[in-house]
Amino acid sequence: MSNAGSYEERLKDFDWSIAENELGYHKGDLINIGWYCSDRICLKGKADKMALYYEGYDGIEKKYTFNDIRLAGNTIGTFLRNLGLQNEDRICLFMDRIPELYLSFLGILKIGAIVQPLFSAFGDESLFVRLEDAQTRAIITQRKHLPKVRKIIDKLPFLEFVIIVDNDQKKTLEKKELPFDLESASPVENFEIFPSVAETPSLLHYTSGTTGQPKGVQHVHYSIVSQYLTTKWILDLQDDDIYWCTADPGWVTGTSYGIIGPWSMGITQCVLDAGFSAQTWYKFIEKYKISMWYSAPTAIRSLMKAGEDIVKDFNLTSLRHLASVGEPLNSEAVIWSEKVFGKPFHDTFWQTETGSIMISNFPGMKIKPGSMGKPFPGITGAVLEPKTFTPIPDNGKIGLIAFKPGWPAMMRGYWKKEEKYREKFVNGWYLTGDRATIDKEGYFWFIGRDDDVINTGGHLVSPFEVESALLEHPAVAESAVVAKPDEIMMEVVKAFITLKPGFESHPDLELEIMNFIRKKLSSMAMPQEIEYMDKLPKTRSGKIMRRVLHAKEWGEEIGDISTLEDD
Ligand code: 6R9
Repeated sequence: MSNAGSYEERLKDFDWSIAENELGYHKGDLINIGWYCSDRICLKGKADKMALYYEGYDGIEKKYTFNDIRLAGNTIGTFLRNLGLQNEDRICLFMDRIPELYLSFLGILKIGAIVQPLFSAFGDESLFVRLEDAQTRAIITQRKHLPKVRKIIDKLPFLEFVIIVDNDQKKTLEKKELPFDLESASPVENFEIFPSVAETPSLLHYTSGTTGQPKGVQHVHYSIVSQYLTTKWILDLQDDDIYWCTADPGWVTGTSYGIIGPWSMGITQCVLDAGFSAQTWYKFIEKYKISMWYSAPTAIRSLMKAGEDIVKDFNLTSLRHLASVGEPLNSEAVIWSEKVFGKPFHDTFWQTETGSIMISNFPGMKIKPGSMGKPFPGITGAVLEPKTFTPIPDNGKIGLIAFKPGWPAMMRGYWKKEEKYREKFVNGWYLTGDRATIDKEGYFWFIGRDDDVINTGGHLVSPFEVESALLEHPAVAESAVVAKPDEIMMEVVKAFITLKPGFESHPDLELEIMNFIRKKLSSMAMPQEIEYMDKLPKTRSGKIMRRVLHAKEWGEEIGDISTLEDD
């Protein structure tokens, strides 16, 4: 029997106070995610229960009980506080998925500071724009990522501390750098947790938009109320589950459901910090007897490609419930997983901005493969007519996915971008920027994004950011970046460029430019293909028409090109 009971039953009389009561929270109380995810679980008698099993690239294994993570949070919190770091300071996590990443997350929240998690795969430019925007005071990182930080530190006057969790004592440190070794630090038993309340800022998650630099999505401690209940009901975690969320905490899935959701419930989770291969993943599930698995369509498509035979080499009978997020989950993937694992992947839809799952295939609900399911109880979702912004009845017509604001994990703003935040609301609806249809039974079917943002394997990449970075290459005169179809990643980045006089199109130059972007931004943002053009399609007012290039890549009708510039 699932935690949730039937969807219809949960819709009746739904109120977020269900989660508040289970968390023992009353309006006006102090609320701290760091405390809820560790101290409270210990107080509930689960101090010796395993909180985290970690396995790294090199086969290193580590494990931590809830008491261990409580102490680690205190110890890291004390270290940060002794540096003079305090509430509302932004502290960036820039690490691979090593235990210190998860434990520092708790420590930062316990002192009331704001966690700014960034992918360690980011290059120096991607890192720089996000640290500069947030005026980040400290960054916690690993030795291997130090060169990227050193490259930009002089341009970041607000960045006072570069904390290295795996410093090699023989190596010299530069200014602002200091080592912190959790294993040799003396554990701090008693710690005064910052008295945060519901609206105290907790996380600043960066997400890419179509224009301008990435936006910092601001969340508060009260988000735990949504994250706890959606984890319990949708991911259906139960006390003896072993849970695996495959997402990196640089992505919101890796924090909302890779830390807060499971730990607020006192659930044991596993982290695998190793590259993807079907073999490695199946072995991991078998070894730790994973029972609940939350992953993403790109990974599932890669597993499908690896075939069914390899599945038979492993004992995967521990799997009880599977869910997916980040991109459209094709119906084939749902049918395939049912066939090979005996369980379908349950699609879930949400965003960095929503903080928690909004639409899902609720456990026990009839799954329509290819559909995202229905809104979580307590969430009013609709598709809006794009001109009037009024709800379209459930008649299969395409509209904009929108939600009535007010759920606990909703973002509280875009960092220093008040105007952009306001633009997300029309007629009392929050606009997601995605399009969908709703069928007669109320199921949502994803159609596509309403902007030019590229979703490559679940990572949102801003064409603007890539175009700006391309222009910094000496050979590039102009650039336009669009999505190109891809069998596994669904979309990959493709760049069209014109060259400056004196440069010639050449495969070597193409490779050089690709690498230039990979180093500056990330491998996700690196164009998989570069096409040289004599001239980019532009409107008469001089705007590059990405739409024309996009249609070309996808073999679609170009549509209205009346504003296209004449030759
Ligand atoms: C959690 C997360 C949000 C965007 C979202 C949409 C796409 C997410 C999806 C999905 C189709 C799903 N997206 N879930 N598209 N089906 N089940 O992914 O946050 O990185 O902010 O991305 O991802 O386009 O608007 P984020």
